[in-house]
Amino acid sequence: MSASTPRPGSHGTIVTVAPTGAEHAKADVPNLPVTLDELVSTAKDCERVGAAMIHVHIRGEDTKPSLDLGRLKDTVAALRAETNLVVQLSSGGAVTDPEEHRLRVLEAMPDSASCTMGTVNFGDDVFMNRWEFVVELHKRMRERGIVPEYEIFDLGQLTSLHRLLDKHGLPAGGHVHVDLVMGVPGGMAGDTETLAAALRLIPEGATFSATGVGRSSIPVMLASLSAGGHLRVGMEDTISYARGERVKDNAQLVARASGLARIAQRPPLSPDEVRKLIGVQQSG
Ligand code: KMH
Ligand code: ZN
Repeated sequence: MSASTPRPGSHGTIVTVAPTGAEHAKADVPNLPVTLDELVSTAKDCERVGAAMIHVHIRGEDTKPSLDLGRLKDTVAALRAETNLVVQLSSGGAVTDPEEHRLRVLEAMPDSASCTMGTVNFGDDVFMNRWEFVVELHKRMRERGIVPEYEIFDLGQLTSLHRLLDKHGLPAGGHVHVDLVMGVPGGMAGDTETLAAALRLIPEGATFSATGVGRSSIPVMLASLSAGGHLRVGMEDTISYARGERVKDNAQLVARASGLARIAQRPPLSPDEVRKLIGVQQSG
């Protein structure tokens, strides 16, 4: 597919919010949503201003990252009860999470889950994603009807995605959706040139979103919109809104992304439009 061929869904924009992540400490970022009430309230605010999907990392009582299955199930249920958002759980967790806990996330039966396509240096840490583990995630998601979002931290991981699809077939729903996570120290740069280089490696007919970590947030957003891509924003990826200005809340980031999507004449897609586009079964 050439960069100028319209991708599916490019009349509108999927706006995904990643409100929490596993990296920021509540003590350093007091407005980070960490309790279930805070998460649901953030989710509702973000849906109101254009988000259609939520990428969820949860925290424990101690505000630290958690993959507790009971809490994950409660989170999926609460987000479904209180919003119409497509609920995507992170299977990436924190860099310290063991593989079996990351696989167990799928037992919470979200609509979608992330599936990172390879190992990458992650700041001073290593985000480990062995090939056999990636294949296991892909297979288990397909068995459960959970739609993967293939998370790409470096360009070679797109080559691995082709290998995965060639060897193990299409995911649940039959559609491929990719998220470029750009600007992580250790991963690909968050700039237009790198996003353009990714375009020819993204499988034909796939949708892709992009997020730029830290100060690459805005350049990546603009580059993705111009290339027919979709957007992920949120405090998982950036806690500064502008130079010297902290993010007020996740809805502020979503509102800016939705505004840019409208300016690009690709307004935010509704959650139901996104379900149809990426092959998520209607819940309930
Ligand atoms: N927290 C990072 C180590 C994902 O959600 O799948 C991994 C991450 C990717 O955020
Ligand atoms: Zn994540």
